[in-house]
Amino acid sequence: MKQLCPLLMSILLVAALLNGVANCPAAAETVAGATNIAAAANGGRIVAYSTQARDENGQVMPEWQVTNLLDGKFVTGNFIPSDSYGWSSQNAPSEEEPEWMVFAFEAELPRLISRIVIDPTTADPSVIGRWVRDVKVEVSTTSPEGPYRTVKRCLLLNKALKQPFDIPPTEAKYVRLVITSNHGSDKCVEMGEVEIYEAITPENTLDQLIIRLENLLADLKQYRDTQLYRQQQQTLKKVTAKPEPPATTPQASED
Ligand SMILES: [Ca+2]
Repeated sequence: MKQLCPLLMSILLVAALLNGVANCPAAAETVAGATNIAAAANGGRIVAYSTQARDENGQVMPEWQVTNLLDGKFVTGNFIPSDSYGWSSQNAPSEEEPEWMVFAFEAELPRLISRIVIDPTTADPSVIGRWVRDVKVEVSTTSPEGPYRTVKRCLLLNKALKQPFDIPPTEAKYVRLVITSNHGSDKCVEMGEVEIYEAITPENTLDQLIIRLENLLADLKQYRDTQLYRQQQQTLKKVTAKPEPPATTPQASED
């Protein structure tokens, strides 16, 4: 029943949305738009960052460079883009020495943002613990150096999933992601792609309904994937748990 509640709430939300849109044709609420404004293809770019992984000769490795975060290329299943493994830092992050990068949008104009999507998936397997875990989302309307204001703290699953995080519509000229942990590695932190979406006011109610339903569908998929992930983690725990010690001392074996 506990697990059904969010689903039930989602269904009720759909009903409420349908009802709300039908009854309120002039509604001017904002929703997350469908265009990723951080994508390089849409004019997004990274204007500053902490580190990028370097090889033994001190050279930046293009397949791990920071711009891979907005190139629209993803590691999915067994497919790894040959020139884009994701981004890897040079060091493991901490609260004291976080890794970070600053995103700007087309023409470095301020935008009203409302959703960040992070895909932690890189060419390295999740099991080695390098994928991103704790991320602070900060915004500035002034300069890449700040001042910055924190608008969201994100906790990412160690799972090959696009993970969305919604924020109240917020004006941002620069968005800084401050990464303070990974999933256990002492080498570096990695992630595959970062997407940022604007808060938009749909031009008509049908657009509004479609976009909200699309967002709801994305949230439901995320909910399903999170549940699956938790179930897998619980199964793993059971399988790897040490067996209970026997109630009586067993007889010594001859061999
Ligand atoms: Ca990428």
